[in-house]
Amino acid sequence: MSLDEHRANFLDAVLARDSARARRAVEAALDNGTPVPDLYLDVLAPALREVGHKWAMGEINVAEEHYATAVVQSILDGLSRRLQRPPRDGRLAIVTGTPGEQHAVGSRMVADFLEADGWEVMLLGQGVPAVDLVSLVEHEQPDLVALSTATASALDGVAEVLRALRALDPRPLIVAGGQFWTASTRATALEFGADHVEQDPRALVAELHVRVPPPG
Ligand code: B12
Repeated sequence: MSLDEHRANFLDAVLARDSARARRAVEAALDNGTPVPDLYLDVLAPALREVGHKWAMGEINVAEEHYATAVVQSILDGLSRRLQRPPRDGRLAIVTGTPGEQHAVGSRMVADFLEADGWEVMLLGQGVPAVDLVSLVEHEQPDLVALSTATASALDGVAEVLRALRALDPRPLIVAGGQFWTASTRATALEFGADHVEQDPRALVAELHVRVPPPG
């Protein structure tokens, strides 16, 4: 069965509000040899995007969207345990939404990809106030702060947090990601203070091998 078929089966089950069938669709993909990272990026993420589209079109309501998100989060809990977990290599990342950001699944996926590459990760999930994030960064001195932004609803907070992080000394690498940053908006993130803008967690891991190589 192809990845597209696994995705269609998963989405169909979630929309039918059948979490057991949704889990079986994921198990079937695993049994078929689908790597866990592909399940994250090619099955679960696009399924949630489709859920969002259906919500925006008025085809499903907020309760159904919350249900779909909860099913995905619970499946991620199981899948993350199957991800390769190499020994920690000394690199520390803080991964979080930008202030006001309530979308947390993207950050969670990014955190899992980093951990699977040897990073120690502090995942905050939804956005926290800029002042609190800055305080944490000052205490922990991470190599990387990876920020996720899905909507423009809190752009002021995005600007505030990027500017504050940029001013720190020592200063972590600051990467902005998430679906808000498109080809036409990514320049704004760089202007506010991000060092790099990336959408794909796999590409982030590869880029970090160049910018923050594992020691040794
Ligand atoms: C679930 C959901 C919610 C939930 C979130 C619950 C939770 N705990 O996460 C709740 C109900 C809170 C919510 C609220 C809102 N939502 Co909403 N939501 C969604 C939905 C359906 C799924 C989000 C998701 O998890 N997607 C799957 C993840 C894996 O995708 P992702 O976040 O893009 O992450 C991927 C990449 O972007 C990347 N990535 C993400 N972050 C980072 C960071 C780095 C550093 C890197 C490298 C990569 C990276 O990696 C991930 C894997 O590929 C989306 C639909 C969609 N298109 O995604 C709408 C969607 C994002 N929401 C939308 C809207 C409008 C809202 C609200 C404004 C609605 C409202 N009127 O209140 C609020 C805003 C709240 C806020 N201030 O944040 C719109 C945004 C439109 C826009 N362009 O602004 C969307 C697109 C729905 C739609 N089609 O209209 N939402």
